[in-house]
Amino acid sequence: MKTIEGVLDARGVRFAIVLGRFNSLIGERLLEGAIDCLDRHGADADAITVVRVPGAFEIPLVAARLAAHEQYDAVICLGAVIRGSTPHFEYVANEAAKGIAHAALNSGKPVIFGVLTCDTIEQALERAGTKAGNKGWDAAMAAIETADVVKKIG
Ligand code: INI
Repeated sequence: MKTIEGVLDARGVRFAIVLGRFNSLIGERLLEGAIDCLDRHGADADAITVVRVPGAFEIPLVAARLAAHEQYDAVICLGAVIRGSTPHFEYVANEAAKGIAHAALNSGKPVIFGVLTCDTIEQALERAGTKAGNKGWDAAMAAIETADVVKKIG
């Protein structure tokens, strides 16, 4: 039996992070978590590029462009979509999820879904460095691991 698994070593891996500015109180905490994770797993600061966009709806386009670029091995998408009193949330969250998945499949590179989709600000805060951890950190871990899997598969 042959098993392929990614190792959690970010040395030599080039990352782009796309961050939606909307709900920036949450997003900036996710970004801190992601950068901390990359740093602690050996990524070089020069190998991390952060790109800010207005909101989660804009993430897929920019993530797709970055993923198509030879300069990056993995793209980490971060943001927070929080339900309001209208159906707007559904449109933004669905397009972000679908678009990020497309960017990954079209590029053949990891494009990681680190966008929170929450009913309340409290739920988002819990996932941005308080009692439910930091989903930015988790997204960065997924990027490190998947980048290595993709490299090994070739
Ligand atoms: N963008 C978010 O990232 N999170 C949200 O919660 C949100 N809500 O609820 O409106 C949101 N809207 C903006 C959207 O992403 C676009 O920036 C905007 O529609 C312009 O295209």
